[in-house]
This record gives sequence, C-alpha cells and structure tokens, in this order.
Amino acid sequence: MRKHQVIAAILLAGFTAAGAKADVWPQNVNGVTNMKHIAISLNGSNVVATANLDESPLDLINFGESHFSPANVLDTKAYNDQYGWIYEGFDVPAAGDAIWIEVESQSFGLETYEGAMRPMKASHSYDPIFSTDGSADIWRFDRMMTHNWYAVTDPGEYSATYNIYVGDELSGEENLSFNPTSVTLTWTYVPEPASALLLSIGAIIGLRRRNSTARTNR
Ligand SMILES: [Cu+2]
Repeated sequence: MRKHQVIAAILLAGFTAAGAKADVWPQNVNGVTNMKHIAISLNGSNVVATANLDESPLDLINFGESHFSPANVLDTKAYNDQYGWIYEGFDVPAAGDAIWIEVESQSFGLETYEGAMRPMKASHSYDPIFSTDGSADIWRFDRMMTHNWYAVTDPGEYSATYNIYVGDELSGEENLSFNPTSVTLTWTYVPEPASALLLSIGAIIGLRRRNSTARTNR
C-alpha cells in the first residue's frame, strides 16, 4: 500500500467510526424558531394562502446522522422542515368539511414525511405523504401548525406546487362552493459537509502525491 492510500484508509475508517454514533431525532434545520409559514384562511368562498418565501429556496441539509425509528426514513437524505402550514382567521370549514392540500406537481425525487410542531419531533408520524412511497396525493390539514419533512437524495433544485381546497373531511372530495388556491414551495440541495470533507481528503492525497513527485525530481 502506498503512503497516500494508507492515509486515505485511516481517514475513511475515522469517518465510519464517526458515522456509527447513537441514533438521534432529526434536526430543526436553521434553528427551531426559523419557521416559514404558509398561512391558510377562508375569505367568504375563497381559500387564501399567504406563504413566507423570503428565504426560499430553503436549504436541504444532509447531517449524516442516523435517526430513531420512525424518523429513520430521513437517514442518508438531505432534509428541511422550515415550511409549516398554519391556519389563520375565525372562518373555518363547516362540519363535515376540512382543508385539504393536494400535490399538483413536484420535482422528481422530492419526498415528504408528515411532521407536526417543530419541537415535538419525537411524536411526529413521519408517514410518507404527497405521493411519497405510493401515498395519496392529498393530505388533510387539521388547522394545527404542521411542519412536514421534505427530503431528497440527490443535489439539485426542487419545487412543489400545492392546490389548497375545501373538501369532505373523510374522502377529500372537493366542495365546489369554495374556490381553491395554490402555492409553490422551493428547496435547494448543495453538496453537504461530508462531501466537502471527502473532497478535502482528495486534496490532501493530491498534495502528498505532488510532494513525493517533487522529491523524486530533485
Ligand atoms: Cu411553525
């Protein structure tokens, strides 16, 4: 084994050891209070949605951690939980109806897992929603603040457009006496720290190689 191969093996072994830490709950990305809410309300027969997009697209981050079940659906993925659905105003759907959110279109590879309030991540269901893993493309919003988990595997730009409507609380069948609305959310995943670290190992190896070449040429 050449010297640089030994160095690489030692560094990679170190990574594996670091990666074998105890399970954790996923992190509230960019801080628990840094929330981007989509506020939904009813104005007469109109569904209204006001989204806080001031820092969009939001970062999808791969922390390289392994998670307690059922949050282990996020293992090996980059994720973000800053977008949250909230309900505003006194006007609510009539008994038997509910607010439904339907994924109209979304980027290939974007996954969504059900959350709730951000600090209560140990009690989230982490159920796949919005077509993830063959789930339904509609999700009932029970008017309690809900921060779902958006996750991806590959770097890139991601977006999802949702149709927000009033529908039967059980079937989700649309109540046509209300006008639906829509909102588009966006995320971006740039290479995570682990990749940057691997790149720096490559740089170290490259440097060693150049140094030994220089010595040979002396
Ligand atoms: Cu919130």
